[in-house]
Amino acid sequence: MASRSVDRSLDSLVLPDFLEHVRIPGLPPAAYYISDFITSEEERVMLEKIASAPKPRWKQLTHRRLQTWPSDLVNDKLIDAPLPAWLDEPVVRRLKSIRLSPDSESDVFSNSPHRKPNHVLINEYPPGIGIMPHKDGAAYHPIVCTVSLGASLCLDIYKLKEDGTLETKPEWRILQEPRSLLITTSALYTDFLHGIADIMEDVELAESTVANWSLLRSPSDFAEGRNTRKTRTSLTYRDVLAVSKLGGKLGLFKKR
Ligand SMILES: O=C(O)CCC(=O)C(=O)O
Repeated sequence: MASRSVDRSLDSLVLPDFLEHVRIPGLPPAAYYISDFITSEEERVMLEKIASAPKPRWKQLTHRRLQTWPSDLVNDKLIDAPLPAWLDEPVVRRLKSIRLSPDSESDVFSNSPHRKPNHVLINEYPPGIGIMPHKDGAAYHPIVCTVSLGASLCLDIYKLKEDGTLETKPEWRILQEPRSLLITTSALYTDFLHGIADIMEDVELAESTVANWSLLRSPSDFAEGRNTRKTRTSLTYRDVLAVSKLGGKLGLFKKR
């Protein structure tokens, strides 16, 4: 008798049948939130891989450090190279396995140039440290998939005023729990800025102030309206538009 292969890694996960089932309400098009996208064991392994990466992999900024896989962009171009296996599996397969809606055969990356992410940025945020409001820029197809590890924090979404300056307060907040996936696409990606406040505690958390409250795994964890920050690591998966097979010509692999 033919044996069926069963993906045991999915046992503790509740993946949606369609992304439209996990669309964050009340936001411009579009953001999606899956609270249990990876298992605790997968989270543990990923954090271990990140921690054991060779030291030169880390780029130390003033308050935060980051890793870039498979490499930094050069003039907005990526040198063609695969993602390491631990970043590819299970995240990319799982991303590709969720259809947008019952009317569509497409997944979120079906229309991106390489049909899947080819680049991952890993950011580590100690308590009290965030990232300034920014847009991700034109080097990428307008989709970012963020896997959160270790702890929760709020991503702030900002509007631009008519004169092009930033509103002082964020318009929306998205609370990202450990092991969750946040997908940001379309106008929300291109027309708005996102950032993370430099605070020790996210406050005033409630159904009325957190856009994805109804999609959280454990809203009861934030019943007091507070989230004390702990070290949180994010993996942002993107498809870089320009990929070069000509690393040699760019002089990147020349011996000096
Ligand atoms: O860590 C996050 O959730 C956001 C990261 C971010 O804004 C970026 O990589 O551009």
